[in-house]
Amino acid sequence: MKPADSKKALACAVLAARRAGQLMRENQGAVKTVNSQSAHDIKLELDVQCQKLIEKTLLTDYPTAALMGEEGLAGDANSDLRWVVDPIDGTVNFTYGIPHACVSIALQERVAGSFSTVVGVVYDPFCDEIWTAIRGQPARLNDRPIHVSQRRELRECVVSIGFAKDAESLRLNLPVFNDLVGRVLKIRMMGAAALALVYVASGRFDAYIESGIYLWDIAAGGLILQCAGGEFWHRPRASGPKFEMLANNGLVRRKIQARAKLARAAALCNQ
Ligand code: LIP
Repeated sequence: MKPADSKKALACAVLAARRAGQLMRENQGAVKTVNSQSAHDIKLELDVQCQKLIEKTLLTDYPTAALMGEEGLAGDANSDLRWVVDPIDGTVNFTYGIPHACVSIALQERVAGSFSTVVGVVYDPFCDEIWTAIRGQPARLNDRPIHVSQRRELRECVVSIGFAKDAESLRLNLPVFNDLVGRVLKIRMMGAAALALVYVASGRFDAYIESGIYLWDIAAGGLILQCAGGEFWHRPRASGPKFEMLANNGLVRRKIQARAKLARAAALCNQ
């Protein structure tokens, strides 16, 4: 994508994110309509309304693009341009009035048959913090360049761990949590994947581990992390459209993966 086109796409994504963020702020204290609820998840009517607002903004400027969102698909599915949208990331937090949730918007371009992210925006409307990135350029927070931390030792690291919505995620990561909690400075569990990714990008966290999350939770934050000098280690799970991820500052992945391997093996032995 030409730099001028990326810049135009970024401006459009920022506008869409700010509009959805304003709707979240306006409804922060309001009673929220729950469309569905499961053991570890809630779906709000506001998730749908925010996505509609984002769709309207993005597809007005990009009428031939595709859009893949947590609340459904829109636009032209055959397009080589694809918006990937999580209208409210951290919906359970937002439902319970915990002001730690965001809007996540990524633009992907299909080259040689596979999509890669070229523009990313993550907006926290409660702290009014907006993270942005264009592939090949430095990542920014409120328009200032950001960089990952330089911490190398686990004992000085703050590591975020997420337990998504399924039993597989708990099975995979509870042993890792139990092992790391005594080895790192602190573990944090905040409930919004996109914010955890940009917190690593900003050097607030040194690593973030989660399994069982979707592309819309991680596409924008992953690019922002890469553009801040970090490592967006992720791979699709064998079973379906979810991902396993170990986002980090580029210095601690091997140490964490070594601990994770031992912890999971020990857990299997104890079963
Ligand atoms: C959430 C993720 C979070 C995960 C939750 C949920 P949502 O996304 O951001 O990391 O632990 O289970 O998947 O559903 O709020 O968009």
